Amino acid sequence: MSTEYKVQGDIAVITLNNPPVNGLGFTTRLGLTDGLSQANADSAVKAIVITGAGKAFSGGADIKEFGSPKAMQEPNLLSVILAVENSPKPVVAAIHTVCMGGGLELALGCHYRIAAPGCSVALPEVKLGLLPGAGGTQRLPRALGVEPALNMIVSGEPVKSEMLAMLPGQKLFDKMASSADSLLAEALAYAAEVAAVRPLPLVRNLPCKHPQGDAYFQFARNMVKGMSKNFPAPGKCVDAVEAAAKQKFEVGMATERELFINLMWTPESKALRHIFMAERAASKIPDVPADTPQRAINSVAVIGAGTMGGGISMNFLNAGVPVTMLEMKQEALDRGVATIRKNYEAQVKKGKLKQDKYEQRMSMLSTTLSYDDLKDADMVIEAVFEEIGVKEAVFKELDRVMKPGAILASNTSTLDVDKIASFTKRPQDVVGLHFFSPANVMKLLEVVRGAKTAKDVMATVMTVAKKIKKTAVVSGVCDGFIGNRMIEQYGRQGGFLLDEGCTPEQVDKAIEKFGFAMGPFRMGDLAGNDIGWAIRKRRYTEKPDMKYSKTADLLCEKGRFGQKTGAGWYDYVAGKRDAIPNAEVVKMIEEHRKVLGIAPRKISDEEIVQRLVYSLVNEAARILEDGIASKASDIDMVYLMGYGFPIYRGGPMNYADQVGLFNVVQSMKRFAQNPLDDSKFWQPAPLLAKLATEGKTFN
Ligand code: T1G
Repeated sequence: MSTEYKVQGDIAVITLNNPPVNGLGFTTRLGLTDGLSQANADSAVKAIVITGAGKAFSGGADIKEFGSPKAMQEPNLLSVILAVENSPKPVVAAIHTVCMGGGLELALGCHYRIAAPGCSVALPEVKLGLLPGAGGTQRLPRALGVEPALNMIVSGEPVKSEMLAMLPGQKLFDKMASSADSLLAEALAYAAEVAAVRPLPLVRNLPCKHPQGDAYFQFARNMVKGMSKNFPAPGKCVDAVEAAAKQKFEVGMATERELFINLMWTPESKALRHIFMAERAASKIPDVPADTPQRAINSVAVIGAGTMGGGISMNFLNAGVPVTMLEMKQEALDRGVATIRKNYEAQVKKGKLKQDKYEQRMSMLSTTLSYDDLKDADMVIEAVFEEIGVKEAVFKELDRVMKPGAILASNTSTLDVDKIASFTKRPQDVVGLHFFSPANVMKLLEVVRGAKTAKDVMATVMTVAKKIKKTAVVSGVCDGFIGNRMIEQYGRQGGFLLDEGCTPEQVDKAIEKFGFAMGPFRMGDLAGNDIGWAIRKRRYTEKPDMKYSKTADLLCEKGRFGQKTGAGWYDYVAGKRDAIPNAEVVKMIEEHRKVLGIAPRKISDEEIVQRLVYSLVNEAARILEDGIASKASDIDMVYLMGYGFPIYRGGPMNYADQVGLFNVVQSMKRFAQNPLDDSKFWQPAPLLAKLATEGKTFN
């Protein structure tokens, strides 16, 4: 059942009960209207209370219904709210914990609202590329005032109920309950109190004006334009609220409806809704049941106090988990602790971290030079030099000292986690936790599942990831896991484009116009071109038939490793990050073309973008076929959270779906004709070819 109906005394109580957050799906909406009819038909009932079971009043429209006919199936949310407003008996909303989106819109349709303190109240639709589509843009300004309502609608951020109740002149809450526990009792009493009051108050009848009218909305539009590049929804939110302040209620409702429906079909909203579901789907591992028992992780050890070790340690300190950091030499430990301290002090200076919180976190950090001090830690994460011999020594020591049941994790970004596990007598406790630098900032965490990694270890690390606010994606064991395996193909295409006629700047500008924060060459200069150089040198022996442009090697042979050497593909002025094109580099590329006998050609931005993005898609399809990733949406999360893929395009797989896989394959066939490119690579992955032929999508 997704609603319950019960009469208590002479008050009918309709309880939303659609776990996990009482999403207003079709059956819940039907239960609401049935309950209203039942209450109004029962002469013993004098008033009605609507509330929510479990951990929410309501999290809004059921996102799982989006894009399906069910979302609009009558009674749709507009009809439900109309039925509430038209109820001849008063309807009181008793809200607690979470009251968001359609949930708040439902409450706004009620005649009265009583709230428990601590309830998160929001209209977060803008975060899904939408705007409130069931009267929120018309009723909230009437209940709260135009400015506070517009701020809530454009930001989508939750505000605590007690804060809103303090707004002067607000009509959102008629009463605040003393607590969530006493909410229902107080709501019943309040309903009895207002049962006979007529006329029934309606939010839609409240006045809605802004003293500065046009000037205010123009100001709001300018503010919103600055913060919402590539996203149409925030600007439309201003339009809808302006309609509330200038049009009659019904006309404003029609304006809202039109704006909402249009936004629903925008690629940006589809991308944001895809990301919302993908982020939550990533934490589900197909063969690891949600109720798999987990190991308690109350203390962590980190091996290595360098950039990665320090950043990893901060994640756990931030989550209140004590950390013991181990290094080989005291000065390395001191340097590591000093860096952590510096990072926190910078946050304190910016007002992002309170002094007492900073001191509390530092108090949970201890250091040691002896492995024996790690024996009681529940989990250890190794972040030492990326060389298999070093990993072997570390894991043999960890196997010797760590208590039974401790999780042994490696932060390796390229090495074989199964091989690392084989250095221990407990491969079932070994897992890869690939953090992205800077580890205390980047949200992505690739959880690399070894062949023998136990299921409870997987379940445990996924929970730990959520606790340290990381978006964890499970990867199988292969060279580069998911993201780095894909970016290698992306980088290869970048090199071929230079050989064929592009400058680094042209390639970067084209893909940055597509939406990446940085193109491949600015990214190389930031990360260090020597990292890719080392990988290519390995490839030249491991995979001699894999084709690479030699341009990047020529650059590295000149010591142009990027920002860290003040020069890479571009030049850099000390202390600045601006990438200044360098004529010598362009000349080096031109000369290299002559050596290869390549006559440069003009390459369009479209071809640049397609070759870079579709190289990700084709490699990703192979990653899915190899079972390295379990679902396409996981790959989108990797690329959105770790590699700067533009959010409003929803990730490489979502983008390919929106272009149409048939069209993607057609482009690949064209690229395969180019003798200077890698025609073998451009054979569409079988999975991609199959989906394209069948007219299907990845997601
Ligand atoms: N519908 C369906 N399921 C939802 C949901 C929703 N609105 N919100 C969350 N879930 C699921 C989520 O997928 C996950 O499922 C579980 O609940 C816990 O979520 C007309 C059209 C409510 C603050 O945008 O902000 O109303 O993974 O991990 O951290 O104007 O979820 O367990 O299977 O996030 O405690 C507007 C979005 C919809 C709210 C709870 N509402 N949700 O946070 O748990 S559009 C939203 C949230 C709308 C109308 C329009 C958060 C939360 P599973 P969680 P949490």
